[in-house]
Amino acid sequence: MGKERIWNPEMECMDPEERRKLQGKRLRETVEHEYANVAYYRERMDAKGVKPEDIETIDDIVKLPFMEKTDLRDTFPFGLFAVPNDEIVRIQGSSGTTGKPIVSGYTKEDVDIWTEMVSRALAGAGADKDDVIQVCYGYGLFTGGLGAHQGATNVGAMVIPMSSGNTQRQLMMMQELGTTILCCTPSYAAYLGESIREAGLVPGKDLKLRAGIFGAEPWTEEMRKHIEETLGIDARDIYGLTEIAGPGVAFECGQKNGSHINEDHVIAEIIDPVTGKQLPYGTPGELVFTTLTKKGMPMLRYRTHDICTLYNDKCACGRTTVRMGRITGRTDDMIVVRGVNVFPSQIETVLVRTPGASPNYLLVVDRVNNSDTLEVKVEMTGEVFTSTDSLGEMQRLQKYITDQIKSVVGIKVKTTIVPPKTLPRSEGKAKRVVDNRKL
Ligand code: DLL
Repeated sequence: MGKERIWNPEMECMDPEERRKLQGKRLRETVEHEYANVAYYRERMDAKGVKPEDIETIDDIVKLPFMEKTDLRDTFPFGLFAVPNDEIVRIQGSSGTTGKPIVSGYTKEDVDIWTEMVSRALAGAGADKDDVIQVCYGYGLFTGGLGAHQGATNVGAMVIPMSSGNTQRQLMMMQELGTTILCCTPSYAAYLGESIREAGLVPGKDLKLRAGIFGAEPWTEEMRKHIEETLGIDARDIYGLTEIAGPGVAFECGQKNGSHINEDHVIAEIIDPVTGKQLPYGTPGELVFTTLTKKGMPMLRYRTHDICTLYNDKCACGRTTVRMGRITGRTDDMIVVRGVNVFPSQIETVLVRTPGASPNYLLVVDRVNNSDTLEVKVEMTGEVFTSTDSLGEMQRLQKYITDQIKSVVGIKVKTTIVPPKTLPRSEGKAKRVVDNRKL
């Protein structure tokens, strides 16, 4: 895309050695701030026998304790805030599936930094004042809506704060206001693509869409291709999490070879999820983040439970930041079926590659006679459904998908083909797994 640019070349293209020094300095400042102002951190650090003065360079990060989601729940709501409440100007949060919610507090400066990070992502995809950006991430405690909104305003675009849902209205606005950039979850983008086709709209003719910034849930390269084709756009990944900032912690450039991490604001590590030891670049493991500039609720070594690989080789875009590969799963999203580790992304890869199958699927795990079962429910496309020999076509599809999953994942699953539009649609994060064994 012609308008792609590097928003903050000084930081994004900094000499990596210089950046490491900056990170070391900021890490020390963050640890001092936390030790002085958050009793919870002070106790955790004292228990590990580490003091702020032990942090001299970025390599000393391994001396620090890890944080987990449970630490946020246990200290809910204000236990990890490092400034007085009157300096907090925003609360964001995530509900999670169980128990207490978690919240994060932002000072005005924290909001500005988060906005800067999203601006880098949007500018990297060519967004500027001539763009019309439709934000269909949910607005509210979820960071997607407001995060994308702030960044889009900052690059000067015309922002349409649609929030999630009401697909017909989304399409109408998209058409009438001439939306050029779409911000939503990839599963919702796929759904919008489907709805656009059904409405008889032709991307490129009836719509002005040219790019999409998609994240908040795992997606695959195959899903990217599918979305790019159905919407006629350039689809970019954006990663983030409430505990660290929100969207914009990392984002893809035009090379689409991993997401550039905003390393002047965070340190990313990959660890072995079992031993907690740091792993080298190029090795998959659990992603861990430490914030470097956040004042309201700084975070030390937060275990995301997201699985990915970090890359530090040179990127042709000119940015010098470390990149993270796609999230291939979560340590807590992985389903173990008859002893085999299964990630929804593996199944998605097979389905998106299969002509006649749609990327709408649901994995249902159960235990029958003490043995695990995995059923893959997948919607066929409208074309197959209305074809003259739809029964034969369905059986062929069923066998093909079962065989493909066996060869990719290594286990035999039960494939159930369901008619188009019968599985629940998500407007936000898609729910891909139902595990009945836990009930
Ligand atoms: O999902 C922030 C966000 C909003 C990111 C909009 C991108 C776009 P949480 O609700 O706290 O925050 O969920 C964070 O979502 O640990 C990942 O498991 C997952 N996730 C976020 N972005 C991606 C992505 C927002 N690009 C959790 N690819 C994270 C895969 C993602 N997973």
